Amino acid sequence: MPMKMGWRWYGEGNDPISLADIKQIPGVTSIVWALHHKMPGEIWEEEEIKEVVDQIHSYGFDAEVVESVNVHDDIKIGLDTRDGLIENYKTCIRNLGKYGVKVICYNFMPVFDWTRTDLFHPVGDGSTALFYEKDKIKDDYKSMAEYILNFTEKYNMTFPGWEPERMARLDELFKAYAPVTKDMLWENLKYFLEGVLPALEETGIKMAIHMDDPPWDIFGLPRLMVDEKACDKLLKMVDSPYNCLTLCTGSLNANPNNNCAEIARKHHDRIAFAHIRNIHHFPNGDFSEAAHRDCCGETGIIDVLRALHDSGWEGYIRPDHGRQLWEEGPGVCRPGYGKYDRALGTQYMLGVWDLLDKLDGEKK
Ligand SMILES: [Mn+2]
Repeated sequence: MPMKMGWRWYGEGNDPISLADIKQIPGVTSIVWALHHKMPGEIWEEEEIKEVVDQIHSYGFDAEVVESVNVHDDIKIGLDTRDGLIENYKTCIRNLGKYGVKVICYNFMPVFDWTRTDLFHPVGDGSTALFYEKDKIKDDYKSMAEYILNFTEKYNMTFPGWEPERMARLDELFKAYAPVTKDMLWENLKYFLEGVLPALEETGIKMAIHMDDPPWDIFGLPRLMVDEKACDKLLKMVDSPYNCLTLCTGSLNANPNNNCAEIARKHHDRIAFAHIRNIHHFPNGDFSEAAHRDCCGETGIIDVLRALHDSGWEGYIRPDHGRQLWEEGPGVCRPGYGKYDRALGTQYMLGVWDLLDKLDGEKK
């Protein structure tokens, strides 16, 4: 089946894993990339895009998925400056379209991107994984930001969504978001999507919104992409084939009530991109990221893959965060984006997929 297996790559000099390394993982055909030095709102210039796309093509990969072109806070808040910023976003879309990009993954989370309390939490077998301790995420957004930023500084590593420039303005950002209710945030998302739609129709690029991670309000900030209902609403709100989802199973299933396979079955034609990640839940509400193997967590990885496969799905898929294995300690590896566990996850997914293909073939 023409599902396309991807791998997130942070770019030359910014990712300890090289394209040559990735080339050795069987089945990976798509590099999921971004210009990581760009701040939200900045224009991605053609020559900068061409440079990375050429690197990716030189190894025989496609460069059709970008993750992410981040959306400026002013757009999410709904300030007057948003129209100019939406124009810039459209310029990015048009520039990316010239170099064969087909999908842009983005998110619409206020202030914080993904949120965790421990980036190297022991799993119990000697490996470590990203961990969320519910009691630590209460009112004190500063201590979490400090933890992440200390890490960033110590290991000279930047995380998308956690740009030190933005984090330095945390109080200011919280103040700006204070009047933004959940309904207003939905309205602002609609305004943004309708604004960029002409550029999507021109270029054929699909905007694929990432699920909120974790899928609930944090620090009093509203979050939208939290469950099946939200997916329904988003797709209906701007009913265009270019308005799509990034089905991130790990983000959604941080709430164990979310059934990712059901969402996959229902919306397969509007899922442009899938992030496959497994979650292990603890009774007190904490959760740990887990190996991709179905039984290592409760996300239902096989069910999700089967739902996509059975629908004849032709989107892009990638292993999402993996655990840190062997020598992959802090400073050696980008948390969640080590080499080994994602390679294992890739093979697991392809194993399931190949078997489903074979069983289908035998039916015919
Ligand atoms: Mn994800």
